[in-house]
Formats: sequence, structure tokens, C-alpha cells
Amino acid sequence: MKLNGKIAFITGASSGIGEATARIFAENGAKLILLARRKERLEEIAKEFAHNYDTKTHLITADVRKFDELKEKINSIPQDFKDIDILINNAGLARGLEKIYEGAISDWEEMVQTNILGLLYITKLVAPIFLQKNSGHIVNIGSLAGRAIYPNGNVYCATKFAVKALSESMIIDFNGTNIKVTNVDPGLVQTEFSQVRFKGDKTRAEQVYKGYKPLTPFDIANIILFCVTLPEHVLIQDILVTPTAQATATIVHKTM
Ligand code: NDP
Ligand code: 8X3
Repeated sequence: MKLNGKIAFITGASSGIGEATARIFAENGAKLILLARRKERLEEIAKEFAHNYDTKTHLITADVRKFDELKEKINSIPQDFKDIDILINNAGLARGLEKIYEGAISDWEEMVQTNILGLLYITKLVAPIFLQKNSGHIVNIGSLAGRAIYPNGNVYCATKFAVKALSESMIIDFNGTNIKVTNVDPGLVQTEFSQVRFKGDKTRAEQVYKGYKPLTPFDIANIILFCVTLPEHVLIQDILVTPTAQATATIVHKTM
């Protein structure tokens, strides 16, 4: 029960890395604030956690692109959930995999608004709670795509380069406080990510994870748990984690 009594706010908790992190945190005794757009998914997860781990959960159905909506919902978090200790900025997505001159403006807007502005909005709204008590831990989920561009990754990669820059900036800005910021950059993790990227094309999405053993969302969740349970004076600033079969963004050893 490494997180007994801690309150964790996880964005993008309705699937993949966010859901797995919520589960590992629930198993370790945390109280959870879970945010995503799909209400039914969040409700199912909260019900199951209450049954299996006796977890207390506050759900926020919201779109991280909408600041006013986030402000209202975060400001009205019930008193017994307000004293947040850990923020996992995980909500994010890729849309499309095309050359820059073929990409859709709407896809670009969705990625920039979700991956960059969404992360900033949530951080802006939660930071005062951390500053007031001079403690707290922010974990930003970046990507290997935020360190190396791959063909047709253009705008998605740019948003994740931005996440990396923001994590580094936050570490500097919070320096002098007890507030920690950790940047976690995963390589290939099997989640709904590729289905979202390929707009529901399951066959194409499945190809991304064939011929090697990709990371699971629980691999990332356990790393996040490790980072947020270290002693107060120990800060992991940055983590790059890939499947063993992945050397770089473009070199993945596959046996088909
Ligand atoms: P999933 O598609 O499984 O999960 C994405 C989560 O983000 C969902 O819970 C989704 O919830 C939420 N989300 C997306 N858009 C919004 C929005 N506008 N408002 C609120 N919530 C939103 O993918 P992953 O778990 O893989 O992705 C999680 C993070 O990990 C992302 O930031 C991704 O870029 C990053 N990442 C993923 C990698 C991978 O290979 N899978 C590798 C490196 C990084 P809902 O749709 O219900 O709103
Ligand atoms: C997601 C992993 O390599 O598809 O960030 O960009 S990748």
C-alpha cells in the first residue's frame, strides 16, 4: 500500500496507460480523481475499483481542450478529494500519419490542443494546490516521439517535443519548492493509441504491435508508481522506456 492516503489526479484514465496507472494506484491505496471524456468507461472503472480495492474515486467527465469546463469542474472537486498529491498528465493522442502537406488541419488542431494546451490547462488549475502546501508531484507523459522524429510523425512528434520542453521548464519553475516534475517518455505501448491514430482501423492498428513484444500500459504504470514513491529529496526528472525490441523510433526488431 505504497500510496495509502494519497490523492492522485489522472487524466486520460478511461483506457491505456491512464487506466493502468489508476489501477496500480488503486491497488496501492490511493484515492483517485479520474478524468476523460467517456463517462461510462470511467464509471465502470470506478465501480470495479471500489469493489476490488475499496477505492474512493471522484470522476470528471471533461475534454482537456476546454479550459472553462475544466476550471469549473476542478474548482468543484469535493472537499475530501481537493488535497491532491499527484497529478498524472497523460491524456493525449495522435491523429493520422501523413506527410505535412497531406495532414488534416482538424487532426493537427486536435493534437496540439489536447497534448500541449490540455496538459497546460490541467497543470495551471492544479498547481495552486501544490504551491499552497509546498508539495506535490506532476508526471507528464511524453513519448519517444518527443525525442526523435519519425516519417509522417510531424505534428504528433512536435506536440511531444513540446511536452518535453514543458517538463524541463516546470522543473526549473518549481525549483526551490518541494514540488517534483517527472517526464516519462515511452516507446511503443499496446493501447488504443493506434486505433485512435488510424481512426478506428483496427487491422492497421494491430500491425503496429505485431512481430515483437510491445510494452504494456502496466509496464508504464509501475514505472510511474516507482517515480512517485521515492523519498522527498529524490527526483527522477526524465525516463525513456522502450520495448527491448525497439532501438529507436524507427528501428524495431520484428520476427514475422
Ligand atoms: P489511449 O488511446 O489508450 O488513451 C488515451 C487517453 O486519453 C484516453 O483515456 C482518452 O479518453 C484520453 N483523451 C484523449 N483525448 C482527450 C481529451 N481531449 N480530453 C480528455 N481526455 C482525452 O492511449 P495511451 O494510453 O497509449 O495514451 C496515453 C498517453 O501516452 C498519450 O499522451 C500518448 O501520447 C502517450 N504515449 C503513448 C504511447 C503508445 O505507444 N501507446 C507511447 C508514448 C506515449 P477519452 O477518449 O475517454 O477522452
Ligand atoms: C507513441 C509512440 O512511436 O507511435 O508516442 O509515436 S509512437
